[in-house]
Amino acid sequence: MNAPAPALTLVSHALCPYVQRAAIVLLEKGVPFARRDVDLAAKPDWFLAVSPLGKTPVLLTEDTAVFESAVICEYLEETNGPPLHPPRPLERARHRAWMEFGSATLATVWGFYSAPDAASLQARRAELQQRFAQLEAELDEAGPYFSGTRFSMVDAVFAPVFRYLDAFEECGETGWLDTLPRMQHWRTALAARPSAQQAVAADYPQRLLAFLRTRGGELARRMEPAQV
Ligand SMILES: N[C@@H](CCC(=O)N[C@@H](CS)C(=O)NCC(=O)O)C(=O)O
Repeated sequence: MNAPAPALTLVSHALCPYVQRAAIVLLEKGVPFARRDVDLAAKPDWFLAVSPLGKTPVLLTEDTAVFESAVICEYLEETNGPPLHPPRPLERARHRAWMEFGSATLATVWGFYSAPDAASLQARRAELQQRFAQLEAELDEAGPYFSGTRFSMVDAVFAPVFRYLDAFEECGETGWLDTLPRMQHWRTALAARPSAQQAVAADYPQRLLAFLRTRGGELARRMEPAQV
């Protein structure tokens, strides 16, 4: 007998880091889900009908469409075990705050790869380095995750951030975490986490590099010509 179709559909884009965090939470909780990719350059009507801001991800349930990745993650946390947030309210508040920091970091990542010239690339890089130094001070000493041995929602948020560093390094922008040993440890642990690996398709690194190439800014200019 065939397995029943999953009750949840994650409306996705192959490169979206916010989709990845929702997918990681679903995978960590062992919740079956289907994916439906959308072309964000030509948004179809069915997508605009379920996504008031025209953004991925959206989680389609049997009753409603939930948009905004943090809200999707909180809904999944309330409806499925095992818990990814810590039990104490104050600690939970701290985790939610660092998830928000993760979104701000993604905005800086966007600024970096979209920088139009060398000076702004340098400035965005400095901003990103500053955020990484702030995180280093916040990380559990022993690790390997944000707050120790238990994987949390903050880890789901930062796994996609570290993935960008892999691509930036391919473009010659290296040395991001050289003086940040806890961040290095965290990055390695997240790269090895099955949920983080399964949150993207096998060709994600090539697709991300191809996307960065199309941005047309300073980083794209520094990339090696595409192999044909
Ligand atoms: N705050 C949103 C951000 C989502 C977001 O920016 N998604 C991007 C793709 S990674 C998007 O859909 N962009 C399309 C657009 O803005 O038109 C969330 O956390 O879900």
